[in-house]
Amino acid sequence: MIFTIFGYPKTGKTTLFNLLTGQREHVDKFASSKGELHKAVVSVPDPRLEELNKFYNTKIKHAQIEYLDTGSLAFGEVKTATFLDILRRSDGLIHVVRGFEDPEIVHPAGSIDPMRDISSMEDELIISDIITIEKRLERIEKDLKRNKSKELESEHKVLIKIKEFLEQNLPLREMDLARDEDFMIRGFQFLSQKPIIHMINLSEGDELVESDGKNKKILSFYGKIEEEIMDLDEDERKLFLKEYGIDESIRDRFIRESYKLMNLISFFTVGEDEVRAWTIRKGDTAYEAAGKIHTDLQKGFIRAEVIYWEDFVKVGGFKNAKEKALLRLEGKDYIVKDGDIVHIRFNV
Ligand SMILES: Nc1nc2c(ncn2[C@@H]2O[C@H](COP(=O)(O)OP(=O)(O)OP(=O)(O)O)[C@@H](O)[C@H]2O)c(=O)[nH]1
Ligand SMILES: [Mg+2]
Repeated sequence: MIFTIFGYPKTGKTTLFNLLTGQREHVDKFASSKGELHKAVVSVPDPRLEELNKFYNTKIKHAQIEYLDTGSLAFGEVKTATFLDILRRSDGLIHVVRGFEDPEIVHPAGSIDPMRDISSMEDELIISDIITIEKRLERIEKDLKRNKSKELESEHKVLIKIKEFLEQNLPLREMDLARDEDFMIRGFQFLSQKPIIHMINLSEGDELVESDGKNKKILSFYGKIEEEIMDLDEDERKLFLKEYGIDESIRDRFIRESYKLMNLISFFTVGEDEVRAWTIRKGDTAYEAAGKIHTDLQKGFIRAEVIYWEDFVKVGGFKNAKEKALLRLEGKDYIVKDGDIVHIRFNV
């Protein structure tokens, strides 16, 4: 799972990157970062893993999220090739928005207005998708002049439909696509189709805001405050945040909200060598879960043995569950639930 942090200059992107990852990348009031990329992998905390590991005393492997911090991006620059490429390879986008006042840090638009900046970045994503489509359409039309092709014709039709949607200034996230249409355009990695979290970086004293849209979320955080307490130990940090009316650090809150937004769930594999969490999408089948673990497990899939993690703990581990016939045998199409322990039986 890759999340990319991007946004206009001096909004607090690197500050947020540090908060989410525990890194200490340099943040600066004046010098602008020249697009150097920061990258870090973070384990997704999950107390269920510790519970499960009581039966094994082995190593725990958490699910992981990779965060990228793209560096500065001026207004209208979303279209540059390197940025596009990084954004396209992301599973989700984190757009950092300036909400804090600081007379020393000039906002390019001259005033602080998070909703304006959110909508202007949304426009840029939409425009970049339109440009991608126009280029492709041009190519297709050229080819169609030379050769008739059913496939190209239907691609042309879908792209025109999508372009018309975008031209109403709507992101593709909000478009209801048929399965085959969605499949056809997947390769383009359209930016306005990606789940996005707009993170408003507020001043101390501002009220937290939050709202939901389709595959879109607006969250807010106090970058400066959370940065100042990064070095305190966990209990102190909690106390400190409480004084500001914050129950949860932005790091924990972000992971929770992003899982919700992207419909992600976890399943577990357990064994003597490791107790491990895996991330899949809600609605994924046992067959897809097997593929997540290893392609061999997917290719040779016979059955999945499944037990809900709480039942596993209650009954006292795998062996007991087996004896009491609490392990369910499920086929390829079984929809994996959050918290399932899954053991794939397969042919080699
Ligand atoms: N007052 C205030 N300053 C902040 C806040 N968040 C970040 N800053 C300051 O804003 C400056 C820029 O922060 P960064 O995190 O480097 O911002 P950035 O978006 O990564 O900047 P570039 O990569 O150069 O575009 C630093 O001096 C930060 O200390 C905040 O919530 N309040
Ligand atoms: Mg930066």
